[in-house]
Amino acid sequence: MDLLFENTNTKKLPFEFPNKKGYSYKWDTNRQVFIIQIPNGELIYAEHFFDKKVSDRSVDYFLESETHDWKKTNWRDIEPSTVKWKNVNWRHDQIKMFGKIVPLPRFSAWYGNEDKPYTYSGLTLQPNKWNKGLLFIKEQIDKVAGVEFNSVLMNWYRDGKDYISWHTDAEPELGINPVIGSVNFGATRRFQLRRFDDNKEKIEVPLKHGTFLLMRGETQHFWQHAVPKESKIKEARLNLTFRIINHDKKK
Ligand SMILES: O=C(O)CCC(=O)C(=O)O
Repeated sequence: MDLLFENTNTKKLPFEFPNKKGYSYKWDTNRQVFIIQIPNGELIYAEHFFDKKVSDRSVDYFLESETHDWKKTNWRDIEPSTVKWKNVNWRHDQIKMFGKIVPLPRFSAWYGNEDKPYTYSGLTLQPNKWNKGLLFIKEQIDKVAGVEFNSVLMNWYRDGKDYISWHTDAEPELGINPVIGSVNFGATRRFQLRRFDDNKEKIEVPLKHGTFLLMRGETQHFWQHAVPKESKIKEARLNLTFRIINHDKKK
């Protein structure tokens, strides 16, 4: 084995990782995270960044409503705009695909600093004002990421039938090399990355209850990501992708 590419860590990544040129990782003891290098990209991964208590509380907080018990409601029959939410203004957006208007296969909500609207998939979202739960999480991940996130896109996958297709987070307002901090609660889902120039080059990262994953460097230029359908999964999952919106596109 070529010593250059051998992982010399004693602490092992808790998922399968290629042992070949361009791929390496190390455990950062101070921050208690893995720093992962992939060809033309960098990731940070912490499997249990938020403990079970904080993670359980987060799911309850973000899905709490005055009118519905989120655990007992069949969310496939209910539009979130008809619900009186306590903490998050969930919506079920529609997009145009192949000339047809279709609902997104997940619910979402956009939060952030007031002057930071965000455009994706042809939708321009005005931010809701930060709530206490999001600010608590943002404070922890700002520290480990060494940046100040100013916005977050929340995704609620009602069960394994909800998904997100292959895409990049490379909108101009995210800057040249976007830093995306992903926080995960609820059901474990498969987060996949594949190279643009060779779709067979793939990595799969399990995102669990309390996992933190960060993408930075050139990742958004060379890699697409997706969370595929897993119809057998019955439990809900929440994903919070923190971003830095900068309308001065040169930065
Ligand atoms: O749910 C996830 O882990 C991915 C979300 C995502 O890719 C996005 O919001 O752009």
